[in-house]
Amino acid sequence: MVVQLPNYILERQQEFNQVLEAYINRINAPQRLKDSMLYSLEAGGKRLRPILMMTSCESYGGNAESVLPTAIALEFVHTYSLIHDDLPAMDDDNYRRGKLTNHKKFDEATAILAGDGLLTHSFTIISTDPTLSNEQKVFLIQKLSEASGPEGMVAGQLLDIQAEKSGVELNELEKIHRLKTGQLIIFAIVSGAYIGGATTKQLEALNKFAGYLGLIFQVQDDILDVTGDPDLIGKPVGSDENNFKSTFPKLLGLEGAKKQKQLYVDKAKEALRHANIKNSLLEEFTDYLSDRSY
Ligand code: GRG
Repeated sequence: MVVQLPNYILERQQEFNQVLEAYINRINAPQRLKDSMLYSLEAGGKRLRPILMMTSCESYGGNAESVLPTAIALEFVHTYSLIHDDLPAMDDDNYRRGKLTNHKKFDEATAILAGDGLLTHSFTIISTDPTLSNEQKVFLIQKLSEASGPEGMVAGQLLDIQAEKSGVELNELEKIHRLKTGQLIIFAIVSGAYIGGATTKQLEALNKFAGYLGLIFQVQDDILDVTGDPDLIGKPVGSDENNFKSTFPKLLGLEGAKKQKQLYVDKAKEALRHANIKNSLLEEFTDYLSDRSY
């Protein structure tokens, strides 16, 4: 099947955005809390994780619509992580996606609570999805809590904060990003395929594939930070003396980071071959994420 990926992505984005607001409106919470949650949910995210979940489900003959509640739960967790990541105690950012960060638009207490609300409500959404069996609900809640919790994204965030002070080698940097960025991407792909009817063996192959996809996404994010920042163009990589954060270009140089990304692309595609998928969507996605410019 030949698919025009950009069009496919746009359609899936629209499908997702149409149902998102209804999920917020349904929450019985103080208006300010709902406003704060909605502000960050609708602040222009790419919806990469929900789209990957839909794609993965469709790759096994499932219906993309069937993953929408779980995809919304995942976007809630992703959005919570960004709100908390921007707080003064973490990255202390004033802007995200060109808009004021949540704590700047509202206040710190509201931003913390909006993040808490998004995280916890994600489990309400999955556990009350009438289209899932109890067995499916337990599987999905277990995987999502593992991916986002102290053995997943939260661990990656802590290791990343520590690494800012000490610097790290390549294997440690990979570990940080496998946890911090990779786990939610793995959840997106594995749970989409699970709902779509994939076998345990196929899910294992996809787990490996998605781990590499997360690394591809992160290396490209780091590369775009260098090539997209006018203040850094022409300067040696790593020359912004106020930023000790470890990145792939700082560790390997820009060309080295590009080579490393290609290595991950090759490994991702190799893992994908064992997932027995009849269409080429996830393979196309791999190249798309590797070459993305935003
Ligand atoms: C606070 C527990 C906790 C975790 C935060 C994911 C994360 C962990 C922090 C984000 C820091 C960051 C900018 C990482 C780079 C890669 C990344 C996850 C970017 C944001 O994801 P996109 O590009 O975001 O999918 P959009 O804006 O499109 O939703």
